[in-house]
Amino acid sequence: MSDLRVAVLGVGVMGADHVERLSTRIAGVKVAVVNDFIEARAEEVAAGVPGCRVVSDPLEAIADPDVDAVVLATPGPTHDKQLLACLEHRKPVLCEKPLTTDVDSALDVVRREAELGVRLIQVGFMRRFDPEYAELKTLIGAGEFGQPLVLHCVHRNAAVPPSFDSTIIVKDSLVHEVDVTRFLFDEEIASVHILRPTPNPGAPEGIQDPQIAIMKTPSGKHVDVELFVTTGVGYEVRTELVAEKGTAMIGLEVGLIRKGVPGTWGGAIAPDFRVRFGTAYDIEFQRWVAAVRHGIATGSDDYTDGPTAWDGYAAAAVCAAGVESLASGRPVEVKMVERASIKGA
Ligand code: ISE
Repeated sequence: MSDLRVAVLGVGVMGADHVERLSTRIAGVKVAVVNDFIEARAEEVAAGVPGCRVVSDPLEAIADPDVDAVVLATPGPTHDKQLLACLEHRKPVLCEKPLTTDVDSALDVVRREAELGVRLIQVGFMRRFDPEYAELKTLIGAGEFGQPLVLHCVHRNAAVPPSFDSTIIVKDSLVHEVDVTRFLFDEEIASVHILRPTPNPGAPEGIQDPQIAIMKTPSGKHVDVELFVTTGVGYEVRTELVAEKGTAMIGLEVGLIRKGVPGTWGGAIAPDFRVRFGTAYDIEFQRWVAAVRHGIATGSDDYTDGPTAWDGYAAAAVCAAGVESLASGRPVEVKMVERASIKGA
């Protein structure tokens, strides 16, 4: 079977990391085309990958007959148009979150894909492929702990780009716990309430950081998340499950512990998500490549963990409620259409 020929659109920090992953660690695939709105950046990345060429127009890259599948790591506001082009040309696409930047366009993408009758979109919620999250999911599924009741989560970044504002913390950071909650509890999220503690004096002026998000599911499960993206320390993502018959925690990062002079002990903290979730990204990409090569639709019964366009829409709906709550200081109900109202979603 020949290698899958992939176009990677957007080769900034994440896209370049994916190009490196696809061309060095993932089997059965080659990066045939790269594209970036900074052409020189695309040239630079392509130069490091044998046989890879630059296509300057993202829509042409998608339509290119020598491209079998697409990875979107472009800025969120461009996803909408690019996803619809992937659907038009029937190209499987792994789209970094967000699916799109607003709820209506996300729903439109869900509907357009459903009309085709084939699942072509996978959203890049990589935590589903992290071995620790997968283990937690298995633990819940096995029933040994009885009913899951509560999740306590911590999501800390050492620093974020200068473009970050308070709402981006919801849409870019909290969105991961939104997906994790839906993944682990197998339920939608009914409401979100964002609390605003005293801001970190070290955070850029005007940014509400930290934030505490409280989410509830329709069955009454509770999720709290501390979001703190300017700690200056390192990347920390922890999740603790509280269930009827036990508790379980992941993300402690207890790797090597060193004891040394003068009377110190400790280990290392991952600097960012590329390190902490490197294995998850590798598993995510290897499974996606294998599924596409074998004609298995992402989101089908043979490929249950792949986050679908619906998952991207649900995340957008929860984050929109989160942004509203951030402004009002009140709990906000999540508004979503019924999944059953869209045949094939
Ligand atoms: C970033 O976009 C990510 O996806 C990271 O996983 C998250 O921790 C970070 O806060 C986001 O900015």
